Amino acid sequence: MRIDVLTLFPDSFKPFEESIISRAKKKGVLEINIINIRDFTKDKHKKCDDTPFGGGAGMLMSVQPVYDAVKSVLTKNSKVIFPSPSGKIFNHKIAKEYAQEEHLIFICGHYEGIDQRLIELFNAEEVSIGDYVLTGGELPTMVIIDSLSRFVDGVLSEQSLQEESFSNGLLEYPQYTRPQIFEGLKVPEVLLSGNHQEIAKWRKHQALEKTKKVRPDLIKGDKVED
Ligand code: 6GU
Repeated sequence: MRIDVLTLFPDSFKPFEESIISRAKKKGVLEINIINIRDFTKDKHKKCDDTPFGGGAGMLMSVQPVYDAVKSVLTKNSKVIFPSPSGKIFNHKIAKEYAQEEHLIFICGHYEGIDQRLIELFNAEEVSIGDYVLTGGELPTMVIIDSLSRFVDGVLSEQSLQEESFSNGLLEYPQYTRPQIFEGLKVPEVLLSGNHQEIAKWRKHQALEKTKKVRPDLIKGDKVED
């Protein structure tokens, strides 16, 4: 899969040089290009923001550099994503869908956002990472790419995908490692029993109890997964 990220702040993607994403890049299953929108401006002062028609506070990103930046990478198989607090809420299911795409283009918004016609021209999907406002689209873009990359074939092992939170619509069961007693707290006996059937039963029960307690919405039919 190929991902192109269009941003006015390419340095904010430095974290991608580490961790899971860099491993995926090395394995050759994921190619991520960070592209500076400012490189596309035709303004002599390299200006990339402009005032909104109709007035109001703040600035919008200039249309021309964003348009030309998208055009420079767009193919007939590209899906364009515009992370924005006005979008639909991103989740596990959308991450899986994005991971099946051949080419994703992310437009990182800044200032008050982008001209509506850019969204229409590129059929951009607006997606939000939660009900709060961030100062730009870079962090949401990183969150979305990190999350979808885990579903790109070859990035993670099958088992770690199957066992994690949300893969069965529930939160994850509690986990323990050595020592068996730490600060007076014991590892649950069943996990030391070697009885895999009992362990699976216990984990399922714990996952269900935890989900009921902290995310009852996941059980009441507002499912995260189909
Ligand atoms: Cl995608 N962008 C911004 N700026 N703020 C957000 C968001 C996105 N999702 C939640 N808050």
